[in-house]
This record gives sequence, structure tokens and C-alpha cells, in this order.
Amino acid sequence: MKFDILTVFPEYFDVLKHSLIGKAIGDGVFDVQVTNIRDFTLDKHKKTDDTPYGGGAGMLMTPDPIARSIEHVDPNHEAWRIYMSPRGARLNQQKVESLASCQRILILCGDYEGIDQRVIDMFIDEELSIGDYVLTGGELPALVTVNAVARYIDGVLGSNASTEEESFSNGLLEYPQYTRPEVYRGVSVPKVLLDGNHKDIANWRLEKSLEITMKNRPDLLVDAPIDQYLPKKKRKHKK
Ligand code: 4GM
Repeated sequence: MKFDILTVFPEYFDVLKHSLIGKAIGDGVFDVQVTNIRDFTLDKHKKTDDTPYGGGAGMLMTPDPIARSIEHVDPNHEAWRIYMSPRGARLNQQKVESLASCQRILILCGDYEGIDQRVIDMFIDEELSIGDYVLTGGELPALVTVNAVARYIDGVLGSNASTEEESFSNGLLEYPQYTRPEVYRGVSVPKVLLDGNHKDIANWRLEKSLEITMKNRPDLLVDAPIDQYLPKKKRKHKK
């Protein structure tokens, strides 16, 4: 899998050299190519922004350097082209998983107050947001997206790690976890986890997941496929 990142702040992506993601890139498991949009300006001042038509505060990214950089890295539109923006559809684990099946992803990072609408209309397949807040640029959202997607690529997580039993994988938040020591500062690990009864452990974890989800993110319960945990005759959608 290959990511192309287009940005006027390529240094942001130096962070990829560290961490598990950097190791996976070094191992050739996947590739991240960062392109500086400023290299595609044609004027001598290398200008990438301008004031908005119609007035208003702040600056917008001017269309031509963006258009030329996209055409340079993806001339045949082989990549799925994403623009990070607060008005995009919200990124979630389901979306992350579906992006992980793409061969190539191009992520355009906007800075200032955003970019000229015409490059969005001409070149972008999807606007994506990491949450309901505004940042100074799309670089951190792009890093979040690359990180979340990379975890689904074979060879990024350690051999024991798994994306199957974590938060959101069953539509619920994850249950509490414990490691050694058995008693820490007087607090014991819940007994059910020490007894080795797998059915009891699964039930306890489900109960805790439901409890935590209800408390912190009741909105997730609307879509979580929790019907499967009810006795068969009480299910609305029998399988
Ligand atoms: C305004 C319009 C993405 C600001 C377009 C980008 C937050 C997100 C920007 C833009 C961003 C997000 C740049 N801030 N919630 N800032 O994913 O690209």
C-alpha cells in the first residue's frame, strides 16, 4: 500500500520516521511519499495562498500549485484522493478498515482557512474529518489517518497484536485490561480473569464493554450489533 501526502509543511511527517509506522516503512511493508506543494508554484515568490473572493478573514490556498502537484504524483488518478477538512465525513474505525483495502491513497492537507473549492471539485474523491474541531492545517488529521489505516496492514503491528478485539471492533468500547502484578498497591486484578473460565471471562468483558460504552459513548449503542448477545428468541434479526 502506498500513501502520497501533499502539504506545504512536509516537516510534520518527519514523525513517521519514528514509531512502529517508521519501522514498517523501513521494512517495505508500506510506503509514504511526502510532496511539498510549494515545489509546484510557478511564480518567483513561491506563493501558495491568497485572500478569499467575497471577503472574510484569513487566507486560502490558491488552486494551481495544488492541481499541479496532484497531477504530478497521481497523473492517471490511480489513488483514492482524500482532502482533510472539518466539513468532511467523520473518520471512524469502519472507515479506517475500508481505507486499508485501497492500493493507493493520496491525502491533500489544506492550511490557512482551506483551499479553493474548484480543486476539491476537480480532483478530490472524498472529504474526511477526524473530529468536530478546527486545526491550523490538515497535517495532523493526515497523520492520524495514516496511523489508523497502517495498523490494518500486515507487518505493522507486532505478531501478537490484533485489530479484532479492540475498541470499536464490535461497535463497543474496550473492556478493562490488567497485567502483572496480581495485586498492585493493594488493588487486585478482578478474580474472574484469574480463574481461567473462558466463558465467564467473555461474559465479564462484554458486561464491562456495555457499561463503559453506556457511560462514555451512549451514541455508539444505536449502531453496535449487540443483538447477537441476546438469547436467540429475543433477537430482532435472527441469523
Ligand atoms: C478549514 C477548512 C481538518 C481548515 C479546511 C483540517 C481540522 C480538520 C482546514 C481545512 C483542519 C479535521 C485545515 N482542521 N477536523 N484544518 O479533520 O483544510
